[in-house]
Amino acid sequence: MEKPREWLREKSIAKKILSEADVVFEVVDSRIPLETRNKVVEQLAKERNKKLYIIINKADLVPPEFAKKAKEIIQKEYPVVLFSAHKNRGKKELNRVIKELSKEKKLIKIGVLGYPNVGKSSLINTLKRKKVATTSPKPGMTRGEKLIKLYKNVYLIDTPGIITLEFQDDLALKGSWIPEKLEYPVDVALKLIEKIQENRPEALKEAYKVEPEQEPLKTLEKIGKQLNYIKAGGEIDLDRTAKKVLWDWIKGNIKAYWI
Ligand SMILES: Nc1nc2c(ncn2[C@@H]2O[C@H](COP(=O)(O)OP(=O)(O)OP(=O)(O)O)[C@@H](O)[C@H]2O)c(=O)[nH]1
Ligand SMILES: [Mg+2]
Repeated sequence: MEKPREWLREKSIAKKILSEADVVFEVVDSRIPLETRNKVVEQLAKERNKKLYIIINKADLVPPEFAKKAKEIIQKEYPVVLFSAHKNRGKKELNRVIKELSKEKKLIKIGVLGYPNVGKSSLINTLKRKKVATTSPKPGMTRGEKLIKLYKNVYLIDTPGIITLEFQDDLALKGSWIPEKLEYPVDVALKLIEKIQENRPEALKEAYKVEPEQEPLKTLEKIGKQLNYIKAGGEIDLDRTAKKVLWDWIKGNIKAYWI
């Protein structure tokens, strides 16, 4: 289990950024746009009266109708921009938002916050049109905060993912936790497979060329067999298969999504 001390550290980072920033861009993953909404970030922004925008990133991983539906739901609470750091989508719209915001004050600082791996650093690089922030499929890439000058009077703050008060298993399902650091990766992979089977079973077929079984465990076994992840005794290596599935989820190789 994650240590409470770590939770507190993350929360103090969030608090610090929320004090420094004039505006918050909360980045979420378009595949699981509601699950990746960070309650701590939203609560702190509310408490401090900071304007918050939700940026639905990785929009290239979901069909446009799904992205639109997610936008409509979230828009009831916060202004939303659909974005893809990889495909340069939504950049014009976000720049318009930034322009408007920058009229309000001489100098504005925008805190870019969210769970690990949602694409905070990638979004900053896309806006800046240059690789100024380090990115990686590995959740937890960005460590400290980093101030990036976007325009003369606009600064972006890149931040580490905020994971306050959550269990590793839940974080892994959000693609925000390194599978190797899980105690029971098989349990988490089974939960993920169950979710995928409920929402878009074809995604497993597309990714692994296997027909999902009703039982997630059977599906995981089939995937392991298909990948030829076999242990010395001839048994399927479920642990290795589970980690592979979780990595594929993190990397966007499994095209499933849900509200
Ligand atoms: N398909 C797709 N992948 C993306 C997009 N934006 C980011 N990624 C990928 O998501 C992974 C994480 O991106 P980062 O920008 O490092 O995410 P982050 O939120 O800064 O992550 P931490 O610093 O670990 O909290 C990388 O593998 C990126 O290439 C996007 O728009 N589409
Ligand atoms: Mg980062």
